[in-house]
Amino acid sequence: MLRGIYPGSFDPVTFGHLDIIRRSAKMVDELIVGVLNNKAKIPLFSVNERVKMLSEVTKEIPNLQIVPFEGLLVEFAREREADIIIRGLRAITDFEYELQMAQTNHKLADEIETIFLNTSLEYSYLSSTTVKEVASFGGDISQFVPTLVMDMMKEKRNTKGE
Ligand code: COD
Repeated sequence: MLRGIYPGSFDPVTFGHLDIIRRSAKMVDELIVGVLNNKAKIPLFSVNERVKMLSEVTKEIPNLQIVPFEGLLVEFAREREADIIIRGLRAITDFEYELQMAQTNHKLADEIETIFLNTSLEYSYLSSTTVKEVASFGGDISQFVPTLVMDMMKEKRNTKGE
């Protein structure tokens, strides 16, 4: 029985994240998407909102759980008895950060391996940051995120009075 954790901020979840989730879910028996509740940063969406959007847009995947976490990723992975951490790699710019994180995590918990899935070609440019930027100027984000996320972003803009 192989259990994987795909951790991230998912602020918001994009089609790039969803592609990694779908592909990872086929590789493991159980996949946990770990949603970071980072108290040091103010995200656009609260952790509950991110868990809600992820749960909605992945509901067709049977072997998947969406779980918020705080603190160290390796502690969360140990609590959940995960065997592997899964990360997505887009470009060479991701590599340095990802390698450093994987090596640090391996030093902290050498029983847990990190594996990388390369981005699919059609999503290689896509990030939550660019989605937020396009949306903040009223641009069309329908190619980047599911309709539910688009609606939640519109609502966020309206409640912030932008
Ligand atoms: N195609 C493929 N993969 C993608 C795409 C795309 N278009 N977009 C994003 N991804 C991948 C990212 O490369 C990443 O692997 C994953 O999806 C999640 O991305 P984000 O941006 O939502 O999440 P991050 O990178 O901000 O997540 C960082 C963590 C929350 C994992 C990290 O900060 C963490 O573990 N924090 C806990 C504290 C800790 O343990 N720190 C020590 C580690 S050094």
